Amino acid sequence: MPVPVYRVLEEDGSVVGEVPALSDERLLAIYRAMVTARAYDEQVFRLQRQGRVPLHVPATGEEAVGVGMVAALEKDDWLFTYYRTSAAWFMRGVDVGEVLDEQLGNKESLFRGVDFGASYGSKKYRIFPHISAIATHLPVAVGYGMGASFAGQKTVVAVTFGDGATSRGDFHEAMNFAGLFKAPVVFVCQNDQWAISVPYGRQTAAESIALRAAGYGFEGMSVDGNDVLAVYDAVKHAAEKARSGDGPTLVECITYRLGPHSTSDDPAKYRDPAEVEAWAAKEPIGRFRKFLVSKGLLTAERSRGIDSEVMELVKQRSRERMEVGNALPEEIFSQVYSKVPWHLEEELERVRKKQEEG
Ligand SMILES: Cc1ncc(C[n+]2csc(CCOP(=O)(O)OP(=O)(O)O)c2C)c(N)n1
Repeated sequence: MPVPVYRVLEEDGSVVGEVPALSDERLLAIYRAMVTARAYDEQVFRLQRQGRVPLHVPATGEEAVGVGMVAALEKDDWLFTYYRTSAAWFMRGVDVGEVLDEQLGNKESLFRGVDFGASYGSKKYRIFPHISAIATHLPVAVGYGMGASFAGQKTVVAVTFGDGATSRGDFHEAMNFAGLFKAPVVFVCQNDQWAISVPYGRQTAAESIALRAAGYGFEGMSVDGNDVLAVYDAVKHAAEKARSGDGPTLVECITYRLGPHSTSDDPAKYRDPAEVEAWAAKEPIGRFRKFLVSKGLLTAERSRGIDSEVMELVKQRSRERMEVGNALPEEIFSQVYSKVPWHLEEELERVRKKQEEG
């Protein structure tokens, strides 16, 4: 059964659907958040290659998912994002410096360098602190949503995850509970076609991820995940439903991971460069820029200006945050057990020795 893919903007930026009613200011904020996410990726990639951060998980080409999603939510709604939805954090208003603290493993960071800097969370911005264990945050997101609705709150929970995550039990358990309890949850699948080296077609026999929602008794929809306005529309519809007590929705955003899985990966070993090239032509920022230019909200010159302002800010923040100083390696061992077990004591000893050796 072919699943229609919802789209507002064509790949060349022309309008094929109904443009959502967003102010000019809001449209430009959406653009800036996507540019910030792209600049952040570029900069952290450089920092990783300089040996200043241990690992980076870039989201280049996938910026429209997180940005469109957050633009469609209220600021009190909770985000249960994962490592490749950094764009959502910037749309929520998080400063680049705060995310850099996690990447650098700074002493002022939440995770203190545990989880290699790929994680982020903030109570202030209502972003659940995920870890990189795939799909483990999905049942937690549903539980949070159920709790909020039991308490009579109007909070919506949006949870993001990759296509690979849908092959884990947590996804199915979360979907089942959400459907049964009509939890106010928007499941946003960032289907970027690859789970490290495993392509979508080797992940599942299901033609679409959106179709799976029917098996749990709720609506699923497929949208062009490189079209920020389509993502916005779909999440807005899903969030309104959730807020009025009509339960969850699964929004499958079809996008593409243009970069490597992480800085430890070489995608040239498992995928055809022609495939990457074809998707690069559909990437979300250029498409949205063309739309804004056609609306008279942006010129080529102003867009170059935004690019350089944003990159300058990202570089300034990395200079500032590199001054803060790293968390102590001991903290990795002190945050789980009240009494550190012997095998971790031994590891800690080895870390201390290494530090002494310089
Ligand atoms: C439970 C678990 N199993 C395996 C891994 C190793 N791993 C890290 S990322 C990844 C692929 C995830 O793919 P997907 O869910 O599609 O998200 P993407 O990375 O493409 O955004 C895997 C298998 C993990 N982090 N957690």
